[in-house]
Amino acid sequence: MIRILAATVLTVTLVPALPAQASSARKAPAKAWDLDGDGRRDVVVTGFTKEGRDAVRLRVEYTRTKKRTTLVRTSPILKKIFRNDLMPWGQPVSADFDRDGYADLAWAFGEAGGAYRPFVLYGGAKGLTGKSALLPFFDGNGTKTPLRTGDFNGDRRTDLAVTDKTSAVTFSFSGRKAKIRAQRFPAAYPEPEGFSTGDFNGDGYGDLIVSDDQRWMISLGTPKGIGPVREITGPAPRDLSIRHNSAAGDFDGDGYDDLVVEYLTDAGTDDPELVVAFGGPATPFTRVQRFSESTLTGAQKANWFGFSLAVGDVNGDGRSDLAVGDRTRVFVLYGSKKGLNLRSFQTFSASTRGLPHPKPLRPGFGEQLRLTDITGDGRPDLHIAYAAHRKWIVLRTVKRRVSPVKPRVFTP
Ligand SMILES: [Ca+2]
Ligand SMILES: [Ca+2]
Ligand SMILES: [Ca+2]
Ligand SMILES: [Ca+2]
Repeated sequence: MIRILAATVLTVTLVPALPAQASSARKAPAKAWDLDGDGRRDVVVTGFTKEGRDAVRLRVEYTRTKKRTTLVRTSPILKKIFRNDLMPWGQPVSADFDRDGYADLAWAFGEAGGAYRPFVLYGGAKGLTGKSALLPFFDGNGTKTPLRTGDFNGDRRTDLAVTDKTSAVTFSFSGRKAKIRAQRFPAAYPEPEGFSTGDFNGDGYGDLIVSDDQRWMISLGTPKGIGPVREITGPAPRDLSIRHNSAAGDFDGDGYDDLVVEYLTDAGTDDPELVVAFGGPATPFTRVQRFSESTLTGAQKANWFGFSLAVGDVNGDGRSDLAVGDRTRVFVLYGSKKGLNLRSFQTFSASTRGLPHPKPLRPGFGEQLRLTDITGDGRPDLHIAYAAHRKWIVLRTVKRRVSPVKPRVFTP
């Protein structure tokens, strides 16, 4: 039996972690990642300065001014947020949450036992301002699903979404206030592992997909925000179990977002598969596409295929393209009418001509990926984190392909 429980809704004024400054004049909302509101997305890279605890860094390079800001955990803003031994978890996401014309970052920090708490760092005319806000901790049982964004109530404003052990939670912002809407999972669930957002049924409202080891839950967006969470038949073939990774985009360009999920075979981590499940109006996810690294390359297997995923329309044909990392190389697969094109793709590794190839080469190339336009041509550029060598390598998109020529390299 599926119980439908009413949504929990509450509105809170975000608690500033630092005293508020005078608010700036009203501008149109900024694009995601455009922290200084000059119309160009800025480069945001994260990492550790050395092995161990102390020095988590968030570095921003502003595209137009080339000015760099580095926030280390010991800076007043982050110190306030990362109290004690709290460490940031995952990667930041960006949107102009308070709609003041400067994009903001949302990030989360983890606590012992796996809980997390999201926070917002606000942008301004000169980039990150130092203003920040902690988001209310919704439930003591936090989990480690990534932060996601979407427009779940169709008001054309970007909301933030998280999950905890019992609920899917969204934050809808109105200036520096946030309306929190939570929808309980229909049954006791172990920790959710997969979490993605997209408009899977194509009605203009963002939807959430949550998965644990075997089961799938969906919450469809409505004019009021996320609707009741219900179980669905997931895209999982029975012989596979989910690792943790998922992402969404419209890979076949039919107007319905599609889900890509990393699956392990029952045999273990050997040659994980990616399953693309296609969205649709009534019964999404009935059509799937499955492939592994060995499908792409022949005999070669890799244990970490799908460890990282990023989605963006690299070639500008209106279909989402997918970057997939296996911790030694990155594949760029292009969307097509039938789904991802598995015949014509690109690969990059530290041995690719033009890329930095430090010696000795350590694993972890592409542990984090992002597709965000930093050159201003409207095409996303491929950000590749290589944490073992403390680098983010940004490959530009040139002539509808990702180019290894003259990459930009950032050290967090
Ligand atoms: Ca803002
Ligand atoms: Ca929808
Ligand atoms: Ca689609
Ligand atoms: Ca494309």
